Amino acid sequence: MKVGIVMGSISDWPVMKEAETILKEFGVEVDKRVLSAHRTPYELEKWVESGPDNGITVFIAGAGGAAHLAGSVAALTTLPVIGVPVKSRSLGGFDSLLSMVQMPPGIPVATVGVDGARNAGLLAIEIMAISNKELTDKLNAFRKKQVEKILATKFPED
Ligand code: RP5
Repeated sequence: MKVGIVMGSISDWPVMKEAETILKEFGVEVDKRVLSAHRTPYELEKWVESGPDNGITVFIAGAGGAAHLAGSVAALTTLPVIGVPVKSRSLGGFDSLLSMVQMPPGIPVATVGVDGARNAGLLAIEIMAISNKELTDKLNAFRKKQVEKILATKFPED
């Protein structure tokens, strides 16, 4: 089981590495690429289509601006695709968000929040955990730790 992480530019990496970090924490293997829907469409197609043979079960696609990367990936596969709208220089990521979340019916992209790569990683883990008891156990332990952390919160004045 492997997650394919693709981003339109290396400038997306500071955001997208959050997905890799959480996936590695859960022991999930990652195949990461910089491939663009408009600059390298043929190479993108080749990589997505070879995904199942390379063990990929979920894709995460991050891009900014007219962010058609996630939709392009989803058009080429029936594996689940999670989109990460990356904050753009001109419109702050609102453009990226709408480009991803407003996919026309028929080709879904599960879009997380702007720069939400960590949640994209967690969602990929939840999808894979459906058929993987070890991952389910790890998710339960992860959630338990979050609960403990919140309940142990101290105010700075106390
Ligand atoms: C998109 O354009 C990329 O995903 C990136 O978020 C944005 C800007 O790309 P660069 O100009 O930094 O290469 O294709």
